[in-house]
Amino acid sequence: MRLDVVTIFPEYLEPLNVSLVGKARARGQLDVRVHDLRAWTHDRHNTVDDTPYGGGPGMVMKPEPWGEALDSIMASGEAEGLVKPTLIVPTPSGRPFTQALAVELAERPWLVFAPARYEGIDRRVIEEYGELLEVHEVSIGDYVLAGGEAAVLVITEAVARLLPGVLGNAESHRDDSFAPGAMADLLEGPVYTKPPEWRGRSIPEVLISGHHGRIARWRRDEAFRRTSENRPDLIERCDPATLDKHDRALLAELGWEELPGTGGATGGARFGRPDRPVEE
Ligand code: 6GU
Repeated sequence: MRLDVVTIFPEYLEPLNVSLVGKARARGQLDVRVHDLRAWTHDRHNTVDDTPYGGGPGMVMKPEPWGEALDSIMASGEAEGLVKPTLIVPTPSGRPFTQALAVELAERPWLVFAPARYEGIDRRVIEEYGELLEVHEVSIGDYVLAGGEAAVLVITEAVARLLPGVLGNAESHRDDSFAPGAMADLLEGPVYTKPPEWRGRSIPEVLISGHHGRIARWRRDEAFRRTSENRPDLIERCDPATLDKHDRALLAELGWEELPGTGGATGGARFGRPDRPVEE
């Protein structure tokens, strides 16, 4: 996979040289190219921003450097036999970045990232390339960062670990929280390793029982407990058709009740917790 990043802070992308992404690059599984947006400016001050039309605080990134940068990067990829990149524009006003989108992006041969600083990029850039390319404006969460570079690091790591051969163990993403599959839409429960006792704390007995069935059941229960506590929205959205009797009993114990006829993939019941005071 080829990955281009256009930024006014190329040093911000240094972490792409370390750890999983760095190793994938060293092995030739990822071809990462970081570009300085100011290379496509022509004035003495290498200006990339200007005041917003209509007034208001902050600055807006000018369209011309972005247009030249993206045209030049697209031409270089095409010269190397690539067809069209997928353009990712990290922005707090984008759609939420999810594991499903990471899986989709991991199938693309070429991604170009356009992280904005200031109040954003002139809208005409997104319109222009939206007519030529697949463009995704994505947010990594409900908070505001000073720029999209940290989001590029986040998205790159989420995508790179899905590339064939990047993770050591091919099994490693099957049980990921949010991965489609067996433990779909549940958070992972707690994990333990040696020593069996640390500072007077032991590990759950079931994990050394050798009963694979009981261990799987315990892990699933813990996943439900953690999801119920930390992400009740995931329980509300869960499809009751994927639950067995034990799951239903545990959810009832955690205060959830089945609501009839409110949807679900099969049009069946969903879960809600009645009479819960609003938590902060
Ligand atoms: Cl992608 N960019 C910025 N600047 N802030 C964010 C974000 C992105 N995602 C969440 N907050």
